[in-house]
Amino acid sequence: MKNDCLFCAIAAGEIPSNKVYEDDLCYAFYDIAPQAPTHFLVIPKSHIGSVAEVSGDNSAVVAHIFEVIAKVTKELGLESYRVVSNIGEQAGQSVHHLHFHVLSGRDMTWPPG
Ligand code: IU
Repeated sequence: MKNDCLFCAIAAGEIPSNKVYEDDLCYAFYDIAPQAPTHFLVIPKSHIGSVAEVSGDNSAVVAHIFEVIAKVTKELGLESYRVVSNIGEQAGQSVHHLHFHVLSGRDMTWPPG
């Protein structure tokens, strides 16, 4: 856990959130500013700053997160959804703890804005 990391604190239960799913490796919770009828985030419990910090040493948790996304979206009955991770300021990353947005429930455009 990294000091002063909001998502580390959410994953540890120190800051309340609207939980979707949790296991030993990851935590999922509804976004406080939803951009779609369903919008939740899936994060590793261990601190990784973004996709840019994924390597052979920590990539197993990323594979696990995608398994969790497949499982949780099925449980929620979501047949079509978008998974997004923003890396760096220009791409819109505002929280520097790896997170995958899962958005569903409305028509989406491509390319994203
Ligand atoms: P971004 O891709 O780093 O910008 O995504 C961060 C997301 O975290 C963004 O959608 C916020 O609404 C969301 N969020 C949250 O759910 N709870 C919080 O306490 C904070 C941000 I700060």
